Amino acid sequence: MNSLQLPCGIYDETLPEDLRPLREFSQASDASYSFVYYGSINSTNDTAKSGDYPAETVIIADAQVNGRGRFTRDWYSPPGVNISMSIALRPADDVPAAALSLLNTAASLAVSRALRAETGLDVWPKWPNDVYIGTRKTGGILSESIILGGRVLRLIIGIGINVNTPGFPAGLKDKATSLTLETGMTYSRGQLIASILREFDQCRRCAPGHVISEWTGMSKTIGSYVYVAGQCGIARALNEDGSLVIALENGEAVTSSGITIAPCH
Ligand code: BT5
Repeated sequence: MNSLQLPCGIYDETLPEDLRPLREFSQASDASYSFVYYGSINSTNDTAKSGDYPAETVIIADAQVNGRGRFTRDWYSPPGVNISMSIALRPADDVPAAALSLLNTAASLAVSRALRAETGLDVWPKWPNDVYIGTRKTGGILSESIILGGRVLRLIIGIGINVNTPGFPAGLKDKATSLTLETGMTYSRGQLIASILREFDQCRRCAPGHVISEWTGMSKTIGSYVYVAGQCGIARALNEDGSLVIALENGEAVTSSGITIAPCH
């Protein structure tokens, strides 16, 4: 599908007021990102994948018409209130598959860190790609890659966050939340994006063990009951490749990516 609006830079006068802190951020001496802004677009991940953007370009949309989750699920992205962004990266030639999973983990850790710092809320990363406050989802990560002949040409980290969202449609009302619904305050999306990118820069350069252990410390997935292949177990650890180590009730330990998180008893 076509983009609904032409892209513009962050100095364009159509950039919403609350995204303008990105101008200062992009001029900071250690800034490595460049930004492309759309008023309304189908999906920032689709645009990032189809355009030939230089490494470290961040595509931001005020609204997405066809925002996506995993398995082509819909992602609710109304105008003016949510963060919808995709970070386009060009990993080194020899990047192993496990490193891609680790970037997904680093992104959910970075978002959790940034939202905690900016709001004081107990934001936590939920396996495999969600960001939660309490028992409700406030954000999601969609990492996608373009691989050709075994080489990872491009990696796209899509991040969606409910920031100033005043409410949700019927299907999401009981499971989604936003920062503003949690605190009653209004947040600058530009300031939050700058904070997330700063944290992401740190997290993706950390030793894998550090990313895993900090994620594990924050995530309520670890220690929760899960179903794997019809059996009940407890999630004990996260591996670098994104799979979970599960201690089954029969004493066996298994590694799996195909689990359902649910109370077993
Ligand atoms: C995700 O998928 O959680 C990843 C979402 C990634 C969205 C970003 S926005 C920028 C970039 N461009 C895109 O097109 N996508 C990325 P998943 O785990 O499959 O969760 C999807 C499910 O979350 C849906 O089926 C709904 O149940 C629920 N959901 C949809 N919109 C939501 C929202 N705004 N807040 C909370 N939950 C939502």
